[in-house]
Amino acid sequence: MAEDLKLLRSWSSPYGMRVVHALKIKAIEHETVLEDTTNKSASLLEYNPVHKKIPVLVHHGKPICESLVILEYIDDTWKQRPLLPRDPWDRAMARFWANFGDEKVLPSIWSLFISQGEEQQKEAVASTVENLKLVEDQLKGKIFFGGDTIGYLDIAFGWMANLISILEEIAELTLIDAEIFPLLSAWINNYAHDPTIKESWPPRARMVEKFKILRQRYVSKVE
Ligand SMILES: N[C@@H](CCC(=O)N[C@@H](CS)C(=O)NCC(=O)O)C(=O)O
Repeated sequence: MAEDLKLLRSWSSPYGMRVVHALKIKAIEHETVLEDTTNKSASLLEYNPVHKKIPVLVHHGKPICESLVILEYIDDTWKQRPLLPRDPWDRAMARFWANFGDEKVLPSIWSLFISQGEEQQKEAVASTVENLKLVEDQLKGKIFFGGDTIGYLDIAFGWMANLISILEEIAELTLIDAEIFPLLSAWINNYAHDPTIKESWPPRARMVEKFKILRQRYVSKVE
């Protein structure tokens, strides 16, 4: 039976994509409500009055905000195909690295993407490489961060499998060099092309267009 479940997200949001992937992996039916984050709906403001951001998952009328919190809610509510590991230490580590992704990896990649001038770019490359090496280490002896199959941390890092190559194309740089990051490079390929995941990526050309505009906006702000 279809759940009373709706997901407010935008077509392009990597955070929204996390929720899509978790729901797909667990084969949970839901309604999608596409939001325009430049013109937020009354429901979004009502469901997420604190941050006013997507994604929001609404289950039986009750909203859950913040993508990583939503992933845990999904895992706690629908027990099939668990996403978080069972062992408490492994669970804690998965949460730790997911936070590291949002707090360190994503901001460093973004700074590199919008960096200007040689000096700024050099600094941004150094911190990005340092962060990515730590992420690469988490894949030692594994195909996915979750082991043999996609888990919570894979979904949390899922944005890398899509967004990095888009940013690389726009900024004309290489972030994931297969010689420096062999495990991460293989993971990107495995995650991006996973049969359950691959159909749900946003259209690439539209993403390139969107992120080109975003980059231009940041660059012209600091000029
Ligand atoms: N930490 C949040 C981040 C969500 C987020 O930044 N969403 C963006 C879209 S990608 C948004 O709603 N932006 C609208 C705004 O900032 O006003 C999460 O993990 O859900």
